[in-house]
Amino acid sequence: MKIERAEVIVTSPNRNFVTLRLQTDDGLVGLGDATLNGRELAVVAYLKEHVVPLLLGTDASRIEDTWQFLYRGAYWRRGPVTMAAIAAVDMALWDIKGKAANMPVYQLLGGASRDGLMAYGHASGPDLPSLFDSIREHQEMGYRSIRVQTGVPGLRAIYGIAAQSALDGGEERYDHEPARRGAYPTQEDWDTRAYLRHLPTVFEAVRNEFGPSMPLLHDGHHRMTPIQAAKLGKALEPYDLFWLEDCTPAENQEALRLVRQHTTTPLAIGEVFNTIWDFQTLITEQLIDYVRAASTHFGGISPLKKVMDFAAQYQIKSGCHGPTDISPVGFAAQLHVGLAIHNFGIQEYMPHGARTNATFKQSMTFENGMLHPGDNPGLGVELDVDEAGKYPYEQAYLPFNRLADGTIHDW
Ligand code: EZ4
Ligand code: CO
Repeated sequence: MKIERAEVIVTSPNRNFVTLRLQTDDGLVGLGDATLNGRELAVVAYLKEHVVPLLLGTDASRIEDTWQFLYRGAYWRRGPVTMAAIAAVDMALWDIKGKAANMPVYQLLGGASRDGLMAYGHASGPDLPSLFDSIREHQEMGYRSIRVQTGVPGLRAIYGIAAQSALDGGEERYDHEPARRGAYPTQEDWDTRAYLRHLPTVFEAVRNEFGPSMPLLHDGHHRMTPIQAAKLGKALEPYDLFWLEDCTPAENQEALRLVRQHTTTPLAIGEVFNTIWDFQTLITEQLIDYVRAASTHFGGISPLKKVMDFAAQYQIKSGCHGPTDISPVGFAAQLHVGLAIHNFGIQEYMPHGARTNATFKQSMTFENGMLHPGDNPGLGVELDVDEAGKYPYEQAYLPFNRLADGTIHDW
């Protein structure tokens, strides 16, 4: 079972996706996701120039060995570009192995540990009435767990609020390509003190309207200092959050010690992490409750399974990053892991657009708030290459923000 063909396919049906398509000499096809939002073409070059030539003619059955060869053999370790490229190879080889075994990948990982995966969706609104409408719309779609993001009085536009993106000339769904097509990223606003004053009042209103039981989540997008994050976690305790995500910039793992000392609000971190080492202190000191790693940005299925097995020893669960800039291939990869591991927590799920779903045919299902990867052999995703060819790459960037005095701020 040798790798005979390797193609890197770039398509932009609703937003940009980079897909590695491997084919073996016995005709099996494997897909891997290498999408790195806003820096897509760097991964394309990494794959085309430095990975594809090394793969041709090698044994497609050797997943772990290929991973170690690409990681250790390059000498230059870690980093989002490298790890997205390695992720695509790893996923494609798992896809091929599943097809060779005639089994869905989750069976190869040990089989199902549950019937389905609880998903959460993104509700948002610039004010309370529109936020409540958005929560109800998500409930009608079947979601039972909801991420709540809200506008802050005095700030014109902040990331994660759909209606504000629309006002700004973007699309209604902020995540659906854009944040936004164009040659330069959009500038948004930030003021942490205004946010810290406002957010607890929003969660109080949401609990009053929707009751105590619905799991509610919130994403801080790395915007706070440790002491600010501690203050917010404490202020949100009465509203019983499922988690507070990315409360501080994730590079500094030690910062979470301070946050942890002050609040019992559960913490989730790691959507921008690339390797298990980024979680080492967080896991061994039990400074977080949920691992946010995405298969696509973490080197694939193999390392995602390893970090979750490591986290399990510390009662830390999964909460894989699942925005629309993870392609249906990368999303399926983490559904297979989530179904198989014992310490699954929750799965972020933002539905892809219609053109994306027509380009990537998926066996995945979403019913009554629960996801399942399906039982097709491999990952359960087929790429329609003709459809993909209709949508060439379009430059698009995530937004950035500045404080009132012009200083660039984390978002
Ligand atoms: O900013 O997917 O939890 N979800 C998020 C996302 C990320 C984007 C980055 O590409 O934080 O909206
Ligand atoms: Co996030």
